[in-house]
Amino acid sequence: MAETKWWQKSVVYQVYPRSYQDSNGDGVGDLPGLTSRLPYIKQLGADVIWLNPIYESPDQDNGYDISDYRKIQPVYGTMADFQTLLDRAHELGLKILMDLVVNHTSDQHRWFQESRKSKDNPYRDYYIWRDPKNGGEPNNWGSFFSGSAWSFDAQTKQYYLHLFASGQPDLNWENPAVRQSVWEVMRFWLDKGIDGFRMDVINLISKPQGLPDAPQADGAAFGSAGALVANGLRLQEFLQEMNDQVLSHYDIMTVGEMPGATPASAIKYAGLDAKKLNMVFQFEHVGLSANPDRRLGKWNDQPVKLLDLKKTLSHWQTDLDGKGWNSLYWNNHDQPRAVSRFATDDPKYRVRAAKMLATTLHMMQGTPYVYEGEELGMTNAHLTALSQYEDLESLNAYHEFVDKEGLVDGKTMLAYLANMSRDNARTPMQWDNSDNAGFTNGHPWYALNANYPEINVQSALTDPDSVFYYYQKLIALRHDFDVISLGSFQELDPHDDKAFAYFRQLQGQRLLVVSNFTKQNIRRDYNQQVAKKMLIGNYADSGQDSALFRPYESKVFLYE
Ligand code: ISL
Repeated sequence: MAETKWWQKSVVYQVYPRSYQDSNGDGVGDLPGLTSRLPYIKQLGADVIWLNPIYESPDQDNGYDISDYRKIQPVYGTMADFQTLLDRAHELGLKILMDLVVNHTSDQHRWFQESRKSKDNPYRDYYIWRDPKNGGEPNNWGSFFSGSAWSFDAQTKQYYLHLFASGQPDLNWENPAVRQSVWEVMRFWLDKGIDGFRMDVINLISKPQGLPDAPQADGAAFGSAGALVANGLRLQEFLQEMNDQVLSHYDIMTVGEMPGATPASAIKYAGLDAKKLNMVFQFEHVGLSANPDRRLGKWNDQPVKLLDLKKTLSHWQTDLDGKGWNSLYWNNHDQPRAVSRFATDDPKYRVRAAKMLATTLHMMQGTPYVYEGEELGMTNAHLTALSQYEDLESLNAYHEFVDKEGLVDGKTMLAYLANMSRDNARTPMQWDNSDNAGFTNGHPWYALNANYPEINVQSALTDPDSVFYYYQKLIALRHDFDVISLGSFQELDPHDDKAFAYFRQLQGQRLLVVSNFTKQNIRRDYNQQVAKKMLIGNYADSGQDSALFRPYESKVFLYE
């Protein structure tokens, strides 16, 4: 293997700034608030912070609709606050990744404001405009956020493309001027000293020639453009150009969000020798539970099956070994909370289950990402009424499938939302048991999870057995043992539907990881009696009977 890079030994902590820490009582998290919490992130042991978008935005999609890439959203603070955050982070040895959202801008961005003025405006070709077809949309593409991916603009009588909300028009990457503008934005931030980018839906930037219709499920209102648009013909070339023009001139880390990525495409766009990105976020394991009615897309109320989960995570481990690099994550700002989704948030088991999941993921090869509050075992919000939701993806889906198309009744859709909504991840961080969990002195922009009096940082820091300290140990182990960060992976018993077991190996060193995903006691014997020692386990007396795995018990053994 080539020389190890710093990001291969790192653990990333993701901060959703809106929901992290408010400093001025306006109910919205902000940069000075985050700066005040850097020592906490340092205490956890993370190396890198990934910040969700903090740029100027009308906030239709919580900052993923950017109106000025060079300005800080006023509610988060000023550019001086950003510089303070960056300096303070660097003093503590923490790196900062910014979110780069360049598949689309906001419709309030100056480029789009110009673009929509007239067909001959110099910025017209910054976006994707088409004439109506048979008096309607240019093709059948549906938006990821429901409805058509096209909006008609009366002024010039053409449609513009938006794969997400209508306020998020897609940039036209075929236009070299667009690419130049993006490189300039990237250099603007890199020259301030940031340490890399997480790139939003970066595999959607190259649209298929001629924009053909997409496959359409029987009875669905629109075709699903995702598979058609992902990994387009010129993606390779665009990423190569980005690397030549920008990335290769800095010592940074890059992770591309790539819906629909396969190991082959991950190696193509982020292979160890590919000279493009460093790693990708793949979506396979977060897409495992699906609705049998394909028209409903991601919305379902099904648990994930362990056999599917094992198969997915394991093949990413082996397929990328020596060729690419995995990003390891259970959840983020778009996904339900890990413990609720992949194990259980039943208070009887929650702490053990959260630690078990953490062990399973953090012992794999790749760069782990911890989403804010995951280190406390924060849970889904278990919302029951539509009025409790805020996210436009969730609200649009309800209106589309219940009110407009009548595909599903309201009660069922609410169960789907409770299981899958992005809002589960967006409730404010739970710092202590005071009003609003210490997140704000004002009125929080979004209601806290009702369980904050029990689940919060203050109580985690005073309990030596907390989920927090367990994450701290896992992170420290990764820093200490090369076999954890770099070793090869071998799954054991893929057909075992109760336990997830695997070996890791690096030269003479071998690890065995076994996690019980059930509420029952089970026995699993992989000769762990002869192990040199147990590295970590989530029960205080885990060492006594090495083959016994109690509910959600997880143990890691080191052989030499
Ligand atoms: O949320 C999703 C998974 O259920 C996807 O539809 C999601 O929109 C997709 O993964 C892309 O996500 C990214 O781009 C979106 C933004 O809303 C998400 O927050 C962001 O992570 C558009 O910019």
